Amino acid sequence: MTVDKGKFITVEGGEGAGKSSNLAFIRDLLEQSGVEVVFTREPGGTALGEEIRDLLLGHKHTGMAKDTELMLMFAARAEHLARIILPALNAGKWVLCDRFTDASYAYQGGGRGIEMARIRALEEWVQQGLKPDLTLLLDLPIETGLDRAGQRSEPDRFEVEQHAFFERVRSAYLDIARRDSQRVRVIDAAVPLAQVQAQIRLLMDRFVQVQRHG
Ligand code: Z5A
Repeated sequence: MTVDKGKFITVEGGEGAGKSSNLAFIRDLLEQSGVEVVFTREPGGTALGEEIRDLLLGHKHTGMAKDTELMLMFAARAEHLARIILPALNAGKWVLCDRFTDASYAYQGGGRGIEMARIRALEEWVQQGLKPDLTLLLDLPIETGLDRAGQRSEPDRFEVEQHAFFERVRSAYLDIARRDSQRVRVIDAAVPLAQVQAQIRLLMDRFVQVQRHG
């Protein structure tokens, strides 16, 4: 098979949704289809972006203003696009990214309450029309996700937020999926991992087929 043009795939979800558990699975599926995949994440993905990630997730700047948080997310994203994402796509590679701009709408827009129009302005500036070709949204009830996430190590600056924050994040994500249902596919992530991966396999197989045969 020859895929001439790189595709951009992102994976999103709330706390404990299982992104880490499923990203390697998605990468394997793509590689088995003969696709060259660049695997990356946000915030981060570059040396500078990873430093910004430390500022954003660490507890050193606990009272960070929400606009600062939003702009740091987009600063890391600008670097990520320039150095990793766009060069890979232009070289015909596929990019699989752990979170992208939908997370800014969900966390900074839904969670922190920043006006969506302001996020859109940054999106247009930084991305100049680039959007993911496919986004998998791993969705599950907040309690289930927090229970799963609670079994891990020390919580980061987002993970210490209250329940209502995560409800707003979830609802913002589902809103995006409703408005952009062609791009954003919702996966029921509350079921056992094998069932989550069966849903993902179905979607990915279909997506790859469409890229091959139109
Ligand atoms: N953020 C933002 O605010 N704005 C932005 O624009 C961007 C990001 C890009 C870092 O994200 C933070 O940045 C994030 C949003 C914010 N906030 N937080 N928190 P991150 O993606 O690096 O961190 P994370 O959301 O905490 O993801 P994670 O740590 O990688 O969790 P996860 O991938 O969703 O879950 P997991 O580690 O795969 O699974 C959690 C546990 O559940 C684990 O023990 C698994 O074995 C288990 N698990 C997974 N799936 C299942 C099923 N199906 N059944 C049972 N158990 C399961």
